Amino acid sequence: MLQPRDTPSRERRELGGLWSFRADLSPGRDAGFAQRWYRRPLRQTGPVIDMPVPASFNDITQDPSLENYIGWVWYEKEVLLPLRWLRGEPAPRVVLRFGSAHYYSIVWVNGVQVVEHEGGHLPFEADISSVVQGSPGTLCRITVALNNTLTPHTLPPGSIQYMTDKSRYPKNYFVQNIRFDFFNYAGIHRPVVLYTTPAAYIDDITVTTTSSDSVGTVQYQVSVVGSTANSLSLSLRDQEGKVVATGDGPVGELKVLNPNLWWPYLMHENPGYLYSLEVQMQAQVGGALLEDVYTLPVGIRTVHVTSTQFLINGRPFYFHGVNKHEDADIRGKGLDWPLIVKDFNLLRWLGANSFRTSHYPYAEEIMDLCDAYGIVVIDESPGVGIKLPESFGNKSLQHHLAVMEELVRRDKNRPSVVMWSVANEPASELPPAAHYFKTVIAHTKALDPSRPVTFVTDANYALDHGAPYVDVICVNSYFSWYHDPGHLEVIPLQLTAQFENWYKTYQKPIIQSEYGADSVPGLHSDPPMMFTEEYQQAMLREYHSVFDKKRKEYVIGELIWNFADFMTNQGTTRVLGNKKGIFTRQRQPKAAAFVLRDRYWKIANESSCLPPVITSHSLFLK
Ligand code: BDP
Repeated sequence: MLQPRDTPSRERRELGGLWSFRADLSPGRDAGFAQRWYRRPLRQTGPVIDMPVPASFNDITQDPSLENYIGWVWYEKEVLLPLRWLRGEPAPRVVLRFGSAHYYSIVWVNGVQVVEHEGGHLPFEADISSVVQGSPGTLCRITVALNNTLTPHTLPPGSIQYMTDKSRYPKNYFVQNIRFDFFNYAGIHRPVVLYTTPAAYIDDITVTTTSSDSVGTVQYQVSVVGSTANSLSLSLRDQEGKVVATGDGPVGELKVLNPNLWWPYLMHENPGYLYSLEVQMQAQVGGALLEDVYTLPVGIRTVHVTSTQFLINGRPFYFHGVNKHEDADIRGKGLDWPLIVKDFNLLRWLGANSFRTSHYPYAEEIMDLCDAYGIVVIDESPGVGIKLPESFGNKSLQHHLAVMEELVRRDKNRPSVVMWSVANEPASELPPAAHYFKTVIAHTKALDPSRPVTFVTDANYALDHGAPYVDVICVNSYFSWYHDPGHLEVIPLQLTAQFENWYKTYQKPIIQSEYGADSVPGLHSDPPMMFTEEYQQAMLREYHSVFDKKRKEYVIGELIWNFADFMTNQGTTRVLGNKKGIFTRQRQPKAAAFVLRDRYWKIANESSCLPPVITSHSLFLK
């Protein structure tokens, strides 16, 4: 499924703004029936209110029952379609696409069900041509039923617990238990788009790239739907618009002499170099000549893993970056351009060259900017909180495989994506984790042989049943926080042992994929105490001194937990959410941000690939 783009043969309209919204907020509503996505929603209930799209619905109103709502909600919008979409000669194909909607969606157009989709972080679409072209007018009514209930077999998993003690809870009372640490925001989170293609069209493109001896190679595969008698021609243009290679047919190779390689930010003075691959299709369908054009950004780069290094274009790459969340005031997980651009500016200010999409795939709009700015991505699936034994069974496994297919299909062509992460902190010490991760990782490698695969562990190195199958060990630890709270002095010993144990066992390179401490901005103490800005700084420095020793050996990266404070469920250890951000939720720096900034720029300037002195001012505005 290609990302909708404006091309000469396609039109695209975003259906943002306000949608009508309903949720059944009545106390004591039938939890047993209406809440489960695997049963059908019966009817639209509740008052109609305005709901912005994209946005999470939770924080939009003043109603706490909508904030914590679990069950079916309804979105509806009417749009007028241009006549040429309906009665064109020949009529185009009309597609309705959702960037993401959390968690389970059923979509109708003019009352006809057109698509059903499970999963909250990946796109889905439906060809609605026959519905809209068969309808009498140009009005198109889009209705979406959405359910955010999680089960032990969803990704992420969760479970509904019914509180049946009538002396303590009202009738039908239930809660949703989750084993991940972020708020389960729900709604239509990413853009809804209507777009057209010709009736015969370019359905998918796969590119992989290699380079050697001043020649870059782009291997491509193009699939066309709607015609078997078609011709394809391809041209690759550089950033000046000059054609540097051409090809034809559905499979082939383009050779580029002296290519501008795609380099990560801070590894080269011109990071994120993208060529444009223009694919043109011509097909004869029913006497008409149909033409389709699609343009794909392509970065030429290679990725290799050795027992001690992560190589991009043959050079050692050190991940100095962050973990993020899609999370902000009011809009929750809804896509928000000002926030996205601000975050990229902060990443570059910080001197961060990478992030992990903890703990689910991020919006395509974010991934586009990673490709363009050279920000390296570890692309993580929503496999977070896989803790219950039943979440390792065949039903969960099959769904996880399907999610990996959707994720690889969406992001396979992105140069910024250098590794897949199939999960975060599963209960990988449980014996069924061996078969589970062996299967998920093998499947991901079969889908994409060009990238390494990992999952992020917090299990003991000697007990982890999934680690034998990963290419890179990604380990999370919270020494002096969740373990030995307040004892910064234990970090050097414990962190050194952590690295040595993992390396001795697996001889694979290691990324510290999380480490961190909460700090409440404005809280101070010297000597440092937990939750103050000074403690967060001191914890960072202790970790960094060990990283500096081990990165000379086999440690290939450090990703702070977290880039910014983010919302979680309420609980006794969360003060308005998780406060391990080095920026506040409003994106203001805490003291720790300056420690990290000094460090990341120092590491960047150590690299021989850079001009002698690079400052944040000269680079972060590209
Ligand atoms: C880690 C989890 C992350 C949490 C973090 C924390 O991977 O999702 O937010 O702990 O507790 O174990 O801050």
